[in-house]
Amino acid sequence: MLLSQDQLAEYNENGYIIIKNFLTNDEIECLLSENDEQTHLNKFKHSRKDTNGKESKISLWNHPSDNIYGNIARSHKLVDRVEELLGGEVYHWHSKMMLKEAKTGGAWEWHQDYGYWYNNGCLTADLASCMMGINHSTKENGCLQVLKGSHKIGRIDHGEVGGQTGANKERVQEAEKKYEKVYVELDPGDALFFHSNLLHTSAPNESEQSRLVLICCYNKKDNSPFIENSGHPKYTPLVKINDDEILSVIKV
Ligand SMILES: O=C(O)CCC(=O)C(=O)O
Repeated sequence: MLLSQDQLAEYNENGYIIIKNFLTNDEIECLLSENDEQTHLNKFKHSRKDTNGKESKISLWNHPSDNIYGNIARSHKLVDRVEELLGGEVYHWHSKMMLKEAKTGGAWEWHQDYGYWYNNGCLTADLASCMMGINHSTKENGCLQVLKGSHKIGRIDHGEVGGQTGANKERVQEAEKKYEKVYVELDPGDALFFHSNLLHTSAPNESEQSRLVLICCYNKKDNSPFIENSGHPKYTPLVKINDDEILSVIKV
């Protein structure tokens, strides 16, 4: 087991855990240096507008490749922990780089990931995500905010909010009265593992510093979508790699 009993209990109680220095400095450096056409850093094809029309940029892919992004997504240190949290075999659901540019990066409305993954045909909320800081994620540049313990609410109805899918506002207001709001500030390399029903949001980036995170998401093998062509992969075995192979992409 990579996670302690205390960490498992914390995840079950709060809906998330944070692991400091989860990625090494070399891994972060490699992610940042991979900025040619083959990588995801400069492929921010999607963007989502918040209610004020400000945009957050996303680069998203369903299957991990043999590059640094894929190697991290397939690494034992990441996948084994998610399997411990979800209690069984998982597969890659998607990974994404999320960029909030300095001054202009937009907000993410309150939502649960299972709020919309439900519509991809997953019967249960047995999915989890790992958000890794690539640069500093701070209150100023729009770090993630979570309602601690809110995963216990279960799935809330979601609908259109601006250009995004957001959780029912009345439910969020009630949840905000009951659950503590936590600003999840991350240093480069820190990782936040979180439950797919945890309510989360993030503010626009009004600072001079961009905010860049990598999020890898996993679904449990026995929760593969029951509908065809849902936009996310059905169960596809994940070939894990050893942690010391993550940097094997570096050409010498
Ligand atoms: O990047 C962010 O601040 C929010 C990301 C998010 O909420 C998500 O990917 O579900």
